[in-house]
Amino acid sequence: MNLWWTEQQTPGLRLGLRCEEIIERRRSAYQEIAVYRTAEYGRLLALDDMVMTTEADEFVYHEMLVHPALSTVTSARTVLIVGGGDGGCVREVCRYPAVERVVLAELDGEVIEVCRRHLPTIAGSFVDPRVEIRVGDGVAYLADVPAETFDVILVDAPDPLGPAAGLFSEAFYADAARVLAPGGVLAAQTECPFLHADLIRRVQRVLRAQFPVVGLYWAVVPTYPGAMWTFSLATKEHTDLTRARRLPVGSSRYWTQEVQAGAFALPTFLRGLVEESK
Ligand code: SPD
Repeated sequence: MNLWWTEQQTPGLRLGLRCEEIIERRRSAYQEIAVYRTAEYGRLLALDDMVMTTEADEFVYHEMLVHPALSTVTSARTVLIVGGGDGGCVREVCRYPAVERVVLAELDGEVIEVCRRHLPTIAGSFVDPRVEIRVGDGVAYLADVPAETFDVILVDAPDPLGPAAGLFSEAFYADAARVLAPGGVLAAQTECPFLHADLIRRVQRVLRAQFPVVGLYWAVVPTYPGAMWTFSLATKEHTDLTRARRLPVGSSRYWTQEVQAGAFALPTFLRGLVEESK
């Protein structure tokens, strides 16, 4: 098969991947969901023709969204993941034996089904008895959660378009701050600084209005637009975000305590973005 799958990442930027098989392509109530087998990156999940994850580079993104937050809270028991229907964040959170409850609030239940069927290395932890799946709008779910319910909130949002735009809003982060327990930590994916500098500035500013400690860190995710990817971390307590605890069980492929410390070392232009957000 000589099919080239492309993502129009911005009006002036495309990602092209040679695709060896269309494993599944269907339309849900919200979007087109597709899984392809690509020549370079293994299986790829696309929503509305945008890469959500691939077997080859997912570990960078999921480990870096989850472990800096989980390794900062002394003993997280309750974790909320907003978005993340592929299950990659669930898998990483389930590595922590102290975690008793993991709630996944995902808009589209068909994404979960498709990933369970075709991406078992990513979606394999949905069977963990600690995991509760809530299918529906994450913003609405959060608005109904009682105060101080979760020790950790992870925002595994798609790109800030359409229904996902609410996951980058001021109201959403205000609710997240209300729902986090004292000492709680929030981590959110905040896109690429080359393509979404305004979004990074805005989220950093909004978080700083709600949390006493806010940081920005980064990693490289080759299939995401611009490849250099940022994450924003916010906590209710004065904590050194660069000091991580060890992974309690198993091993990681990307994240280490040293990588976490290094990820907060910002190149000058990224430090500038953070400064401009103040
Ligand atoms: N452009 C890709 C941004 C996607 C971020 N979230 C992806 C979900 C992976 N669990």
